[in-house]
Amino acid sequence: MTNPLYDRLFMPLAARDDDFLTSSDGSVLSGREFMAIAARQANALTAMGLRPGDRLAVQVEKSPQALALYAACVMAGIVFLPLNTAYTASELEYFITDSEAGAVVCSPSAEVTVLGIVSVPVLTLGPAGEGSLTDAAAIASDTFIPAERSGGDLAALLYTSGTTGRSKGAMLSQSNLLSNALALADLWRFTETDVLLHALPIFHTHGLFVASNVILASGGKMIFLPKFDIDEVIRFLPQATSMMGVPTFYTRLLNDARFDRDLVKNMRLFTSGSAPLLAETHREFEARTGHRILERYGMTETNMNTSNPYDGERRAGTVGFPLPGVELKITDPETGATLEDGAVGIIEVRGPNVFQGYWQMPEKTAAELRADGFFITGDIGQIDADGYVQIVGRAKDLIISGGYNIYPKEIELILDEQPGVLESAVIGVPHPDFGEGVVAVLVPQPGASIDPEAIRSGIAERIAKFKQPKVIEVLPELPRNTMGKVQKNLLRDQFGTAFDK
Ligand code: MLC
Ligand code: AMP
Repeated sequence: MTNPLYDRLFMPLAARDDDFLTSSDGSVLSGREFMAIAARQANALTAMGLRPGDRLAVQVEKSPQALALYAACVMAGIVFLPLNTAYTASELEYFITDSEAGAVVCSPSAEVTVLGIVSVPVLTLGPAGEGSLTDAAAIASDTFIPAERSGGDLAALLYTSGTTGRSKGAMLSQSNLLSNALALADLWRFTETDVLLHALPIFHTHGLFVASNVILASGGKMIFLPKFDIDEVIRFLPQATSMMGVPTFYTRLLNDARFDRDLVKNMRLFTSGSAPLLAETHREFEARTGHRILERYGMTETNMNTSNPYDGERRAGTVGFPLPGVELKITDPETGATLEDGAVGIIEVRGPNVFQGYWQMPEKTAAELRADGFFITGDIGQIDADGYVQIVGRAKDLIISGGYNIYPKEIELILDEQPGVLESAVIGVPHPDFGEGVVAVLVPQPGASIDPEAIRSGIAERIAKFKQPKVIEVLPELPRNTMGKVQKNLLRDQFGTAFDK
């Protein structure tokens, strides 16, 4: 029997009696205890009728049991479908329906709502590990014979929004995840002596795969915090050797006087990604701590593509070099032809990390994943004379706020339905905490007036809080070019200081 992801990442864990996961309340789980939870969950899920290849939609608070559920799915061959806890019921309904999930695990507090929108079995898992999943697992065996899987079989389905407003499920195979975990653990020199301070959410690539899989691959430990809480991060930093974060983590730390050299004297590595790290933050961080943040670049569809070097210069404002085994080229946005180094164009990547396509969307897959295996990222970049990749913009209309992707089209479609709104344009402008913040510019229908508060309550149930505009502006009309296209650059100029302190 083989199950490559289980065999390499989780089987060794099941034999570990040392402290694997430390929670913020000081409780500790050994690898053996953690995998016993996963095995019980896998038995509970299969007893419900879930089979290899079935999707399990999971929207739960971060906890050791929630991470164990990922391990349980890998063991049972179930495709893990994690969902942002901020998603509203209407967002959830789309993901569960589109993925044809065989079951859902949600927070106990969301159970009634979820039961109202789905017809598949619903289990619960709360932040302290409580709920009907744990009840079912408690009476199940703590051994589970892993399902037979091959590297090409799907391990996870992660939804990413799209420029058309409709989210797409990125199909990630066991080999996609495993190849990336092994490459990163090696490149970033992770070993069993590492203790990772884990403060990222575990429903996206960064916290789930980059952080957790790298620790699993290297035999290290984690301090597993429910979220990024500055006091908790500062409390645990002295016990850690490494941390992975979005740029907001680092700007928040730099804004705190307690964050100094002494606090991080046991640290060997800070990595950043999911959003651009300002060169200024990079320099300020080094001046304060003596550490140069290692910036890397990835996507839901590809896991990690590039990384600054562990040894050698970690160059501020760049995302480093393609990972071993990953090919990266810069292409002409119109023709797709490869451009020479130094030219600015679309970043395309190919390698064992690149996903299997979008779930049941062959046309979208064909539009973004070339027949020769190159994935068109939609990021605009260039390769400098020393081979460092620099991201200089995005060809896709996308806002990244605090590391979360927000597609303006999705918000605009909902704003346009609001009473009194003729049309809308959603833009991202500099935000001191989140990097970019969402601003909505609305045009009223003739004779109508717009009440921003009514708009806010009209969209509250429809889209996650982090996607909702933090500022709403009203204009008599939107600036357009001669082709009729909204000139968002002009709006960004006009409202660019919306979040200035
Ligand atoms: C929270 N809010 C946000 C937000 N996070 N708004 C915009 N953008 C965000 N990222 C909202 C809250 O709902 C709240 O609204 C208000 O902003 C302030 O919240 P907060 O308490 O300050 O936020 P906090 O809970 O501390 O969260 C901020 C954060 C978190 C940065 C810690 O967003 C986070 O953990 N981000 C990481 C995202 C991530 O993991 N991305 C990886 C994607 S994978 P109100 O109005 O109620 O006050 C990927 C691939 C790759 O991109 O390369 O890695
Ligand atoms: P997601 O779809 O959530 O996986 O987000 C992927 C996108 O995040 C990429 O296409 C980039 O636009 C962006 N991204 C990830 N890492 C970086 C980085 N280090 N610098 C700039 N943008 C990044």
